[in-house]
Amino acid sequence: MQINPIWDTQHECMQREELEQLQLERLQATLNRAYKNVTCYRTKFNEQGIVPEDVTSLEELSKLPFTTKEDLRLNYPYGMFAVPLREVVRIHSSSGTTGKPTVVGYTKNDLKIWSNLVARMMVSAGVTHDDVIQIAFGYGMFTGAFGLHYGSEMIGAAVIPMSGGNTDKQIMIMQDYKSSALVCTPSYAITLADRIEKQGIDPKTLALKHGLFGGEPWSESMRREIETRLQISATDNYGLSEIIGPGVAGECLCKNGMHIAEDAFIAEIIDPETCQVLPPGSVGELVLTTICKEAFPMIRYRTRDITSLDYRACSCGRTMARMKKTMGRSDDMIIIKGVNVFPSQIEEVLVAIEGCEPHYQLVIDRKGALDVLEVCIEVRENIFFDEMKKQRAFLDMVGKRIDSVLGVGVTVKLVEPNSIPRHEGKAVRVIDRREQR
Ligand code: DLL
Repeated sequence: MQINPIWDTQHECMQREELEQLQLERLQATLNRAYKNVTCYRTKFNEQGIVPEDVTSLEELSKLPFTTKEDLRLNYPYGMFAVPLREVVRIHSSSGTTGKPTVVGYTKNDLKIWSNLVARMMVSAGVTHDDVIQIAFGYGMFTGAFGLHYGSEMIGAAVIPMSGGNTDKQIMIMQDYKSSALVCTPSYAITLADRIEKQGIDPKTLALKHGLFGGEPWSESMRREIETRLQISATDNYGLSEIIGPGVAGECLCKNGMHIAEDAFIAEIIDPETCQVLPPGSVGELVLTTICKEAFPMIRYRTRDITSLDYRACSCGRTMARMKKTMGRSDDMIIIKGVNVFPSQIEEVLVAIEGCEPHYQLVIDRKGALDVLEVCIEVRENIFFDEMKKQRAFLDMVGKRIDSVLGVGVTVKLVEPNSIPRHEGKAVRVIDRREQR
């Protein structure tokens, strides 16, 4: 495997001891500023009888209270900002579906740090200044497009700010402008692959080499499918607007976990029920603390994303811990008949079955006192059976495979090709009808 040059060797390859010293210094500075300038933090610290000076080691971070999305909602829009608005040069907000969005701000220096972190993540995924990068995330309040845009410019690559949607035009631009890297959600990459196939275009005739996908969970099987269908190397990258946007973590070409930018964020894994910090390697909820940001410091932010951290050395030379692909969000977790189910587990099963498309939707309903989960899957045209017997056998096989992974029975329904709505941004995988009752 070809290992790419490292963008920032000084930080990305730091020895752990040196890194922890840097983290502690940056943490103390952040705590002081947050305590002084943000009422929410001051009140929470005071309630627990803590002052920033009490944190004299990284272990003592666990004494501090958590910050949640609810805190951001209560302080909507600018209550969590640690600088006056005149020092803020950019505002984004998160993609919440209900209630008020959460608003985040950046100073000039925050934007510089953000671009640098994204550049670092992109270089680790194989991007160079020779690339032509087609950004198919929607430009707007979502941090995805602007984050990757400024990161690409910092590398010196050519950016095509295509924005989301308009799939036919995306393909035309891709062909004509010779885009060599594609940036979007993994589900939109599948939509593009579908359309490319439908138009009879051979992906080998495109200049595409890299796909940098993030913003939503996706499985290893989906990676294999995208890589084969688009003839590219696909890497995963992770972030959230509350923390900075994209650039929090990203895969290198070893594709074995996403390196977290630990010189800018401290990562902890907690048990989402007891809130206790778990030992290295455990699966739990990721909690992040920003240690470089001026406008919007986040202290022990509960991401709700379920993952684990790997501190072992990576063969790429980077020393930063790697987070596993997330299993999904603790608040996306569906509880069916008492069993915890993540949509990603079902996706792994579906993508591995010949004839199933990675377009699926999970519909949860209640029949009497019982929860029922219906898995609606699109199948390829050629697999729409005219014989009932064959169809029943197929449904049976899919149902059994899902059952053996989840340990809970589901109903499988085949739907026509293209009948599940496509989204330009993040896919909507779960419809919970129980809430509407
Ligand atoms: O999705 C930021 C981003 C944009 C990351 C583009 C990467 C690429 P939000 O809209 O605030 O920010 O959503 C954050 O999306 O807590 C995760 O649940 C989910 N998420 C983001 N990236 C990944 C990923 C952006 N690679 C929320 N894998 C997070 C799994 C992801 N989930």
